[in-house]
Amino acid sequence: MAMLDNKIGLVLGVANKRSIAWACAKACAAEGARMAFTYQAERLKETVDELAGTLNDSLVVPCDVSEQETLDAAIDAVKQRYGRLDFIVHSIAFAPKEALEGEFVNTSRDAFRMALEISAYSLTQVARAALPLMTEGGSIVTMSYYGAEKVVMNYNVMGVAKSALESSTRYLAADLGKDNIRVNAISAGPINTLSARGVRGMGSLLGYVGERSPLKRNVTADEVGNTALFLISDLASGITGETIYVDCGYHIMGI
Ligand code: 0WD
Repeated sequence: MAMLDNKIGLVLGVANKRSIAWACAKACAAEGARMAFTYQAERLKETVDELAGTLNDSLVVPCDVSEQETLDAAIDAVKQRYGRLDFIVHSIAFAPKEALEGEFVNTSRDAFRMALEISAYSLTQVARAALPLMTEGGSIVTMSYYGAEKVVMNYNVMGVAKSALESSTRYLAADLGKDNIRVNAISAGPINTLSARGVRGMGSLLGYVGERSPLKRNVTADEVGNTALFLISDLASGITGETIYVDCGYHIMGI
């Protein structure tokens, strides 16, 4: 029997085939999971449809977390199709481009609010909306980054949002443990995706991290996907509230 046979998932954050969310979905599908996918904007629908169409019994629904009614409709669609939910991959983030370059001190109130709302609050928002469907326990996995705990040039307000995301992971884990729902974050090393390209200087960051990490390379989206699979599966039944680094060891290095 495969690890996720009979398991139903909701995957938020597939933008294209390079998305970390898609790597997570592929790993889970290979172990028997069936999944619903959300797309944030109409321009992404075709790509998400195409990718999801390669998987068994998938569902594709719109959802922009800044519009609560679209999330509610997505959860309802999952309920109609599958009747239940066992896991969630939360892999979304956003900050206005101008907030991801220059000095953090110049972050506007609007940029701060938007980054925190979409990149951090949405985890709590999605967990709460999905809770009634997670009747048999479950696992929620979100994506964080090293910029949550150390200053990374140009990451700016997204670093603050990731700190809030990791903290939210712990508070949610404490709340939802009684329902046998585990909540964990993966702190992924830099990967060249659509979102990553929005951070100024991403190319040189990849080179820097690749040279200095213990494994002397950058992590791949598939490696992050495999860790998500582990966290979702019963192999991780004793792990909750954790932030697991999947970064080729970069974060352990001092001088
Ligand atoms: O180096 C990297 N790529 C890392 C990414 C290192 C460590 C962590 N992460 C995180 C990101 O911060 C994010 O939380 O992983 C997550 C996924 O990022 P990704 O796979 O690198 O990026 P991408 O393929 O662009 O997917 C993120 C998607 C958005 O794509 P675009 O590029 O169109 O913004 O998040 C979705 C959207 O599909 N998204 C939303 N979904 C629902 N509602 C919203 C929203 N309001 N905003 C963005």
